[in-house]
Amino acid sequence: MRVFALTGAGVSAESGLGTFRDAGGIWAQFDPMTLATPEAFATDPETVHAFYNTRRRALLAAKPNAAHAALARLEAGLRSGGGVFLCTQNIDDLHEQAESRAVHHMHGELLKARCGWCGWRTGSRGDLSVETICEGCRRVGAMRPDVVWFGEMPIGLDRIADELANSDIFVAVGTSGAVYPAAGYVAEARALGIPTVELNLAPSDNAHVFADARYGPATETVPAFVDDLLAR
Ligand code: BV8
Repeated sequence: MRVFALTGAGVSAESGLGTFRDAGGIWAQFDPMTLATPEAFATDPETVHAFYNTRRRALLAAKPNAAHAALARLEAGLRSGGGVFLCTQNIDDLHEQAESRAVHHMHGELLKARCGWCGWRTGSRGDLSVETICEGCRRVGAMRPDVVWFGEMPIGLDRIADELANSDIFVAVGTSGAVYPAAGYVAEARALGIPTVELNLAPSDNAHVFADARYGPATETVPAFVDDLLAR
């Protein structure tokens, strides 16, 4: 059985990392259009760096939860037959910390940095600033978090389309269905006749598109769902 798992901020919520659209969520405090866009970075890089430095420090203190662990267990359980394509919208590394191996970060990774001038990529566990020097081109001021901002092209769209078309089940975990193209994947799966299920705290913006749903905290719904899948 090949599982396409799409995860969002809700899968990391119980690890203490903020979601975007819940009450008190990140975007409730900050306007994404003023922080998570190339224009924002060009206009006010210090504020954007401070926003991501704060989130990076929180991530370094966070641990994966039972939902991350269950998805890693599913991948291990299906390794001999099919497998899991774990497509995450999250920029944290909690799926990797939980020992998921095939993780695709379609919106990039907070623990990596990229030079806006030369494209140099490097690991980044410390703060970034406008003073950070690019080790590739030696320029200062162009190093940025290696994440996909609004208006930028998500990573690996062809790979995602291929994995979706070859999956036997599509499961979305902890995502509001508010951001495209990720939010459109459930409709594509349904059009392909692939069973779809949403595991979420509450119905998402595109809950009506899913054939099945289980509501509750991810640390409860995901382990139970994985048990059911592995029992098949
Ligand atoms: C693109 C990385 C062109 C950085 C992010 C129509 C109108 C206007 C604009 C658009 C449009 N269609 C497309 C666009 C453009 C835009 C977009 O979708 N805008 C939205 C606002 C409408 N999209 C883009 O710009 C994308 N690029 O379109 O390029 C293109 C595309 C395709 C083909 C060719 C060209 C790029 C989008 C990426 C932006 N970067 N993040 C960063 O992290 O700072 S987006 C950010 O929000 C996250 O990464 C995440 O991907 C996204 C969605 O958030 P969620 O993960 O869903 O989190 P959220 O808080 O919203 O929801 C949490 C859910 O969890 C809730 O449902 C909650 O109930 C649940 N939950 C909470 N606690 C728990 C829980 N569930 C279980 N257990 C719990 N304990």
